[in-house]
Amino acid sequence: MTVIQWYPGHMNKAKNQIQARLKLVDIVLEIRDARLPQSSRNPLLDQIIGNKPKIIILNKSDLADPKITQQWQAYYHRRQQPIVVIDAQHQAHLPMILTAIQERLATKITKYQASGVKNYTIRAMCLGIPNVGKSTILNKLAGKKIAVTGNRPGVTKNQNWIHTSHYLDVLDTPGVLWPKIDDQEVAIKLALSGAIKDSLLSSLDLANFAWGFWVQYYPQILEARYHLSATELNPNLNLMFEKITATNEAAGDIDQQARQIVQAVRQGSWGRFTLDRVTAND
Ligand SMILES: Nc1nc2c(ncn2[C@@H]2O[C@H](COP(=O)(O)OP(=O)(O)OP(=O)(O)O)[C@@H](O)[C@H]2O)c(=O)[nH]1
Ligand SMILES: [Mg+2]
Repeated sequence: MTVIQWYPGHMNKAKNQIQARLKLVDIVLEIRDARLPQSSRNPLLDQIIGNKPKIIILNKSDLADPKITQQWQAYYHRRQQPIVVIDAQHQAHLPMILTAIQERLATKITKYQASGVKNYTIRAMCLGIPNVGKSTILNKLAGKKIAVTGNRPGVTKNQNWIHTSHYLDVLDTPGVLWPKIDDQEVAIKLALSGAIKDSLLSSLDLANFAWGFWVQYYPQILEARYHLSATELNPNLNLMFEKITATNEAAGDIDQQARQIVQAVRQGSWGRFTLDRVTAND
């Protein structure tokens, strides 16, 4: 088993900066990937933010399995944890974040209003692991492209205040992972979503996991894509390479085939999916 142990310098710096700026903000917006509501949760964040009010934003909902997203929403409602599900590319979803902030900080806002303060400013901090869409969300809230975004982990390197409206300033922060990802399955899920660099895991491990997962949860997608019958589907990818090569230019080159599978999953060619599941005991 590979234990991913790493802590690039800028992440360590980011963690210290979060701690330093926390006292300046009223609320934390924790952005997670809707395809991995649990695995994209940084266990360090709750320790760092303590009892600061927090809203979870499940972003990239356009890529996630809508049925499972609903189950996660119910899961967090049961725990009375405010949660908003959005697709940051969908402008109409953004007001849900503002409503959730107003609801969570209702007491504070009422106090401002009761004491006649008209021009109050709410300060929020946007936190989360890399590549979940933090900067994209803030650009959309601001209505212009202020922060740099990109489909790879580690795009934002420094904290930046973004003035999103007359009453809401949000601090954009670099994505932070925890120092040691010792759960191999979590590491694979993070890599498949694009939150950690490809070079940290082998494409074959990622493809094997994806194949087994799809056979269990989304078999019809594989049957259609690779022209297979239900009885031909085997959860062991190694036994399937030959069968899927007929439709694949990379026939014979297993590493190349594995890379193609990972790419197909990430591009959404294997459909919408959610890798974390709510279990019966949750
Ligand atoms: N499909 C989809 N893509 C999104 C969504 N939100 C962001 N993206 C894309 O995801 C990629 C990462 O977005 P960023 O905003 O740079 O992510 P970040 O969390 O700021 O990343 P770091 O700064 O590296 O921590 C970009 O290619 C965005 O266009 C979404 O809701 N749906
Ligand atoms: Mg960013």
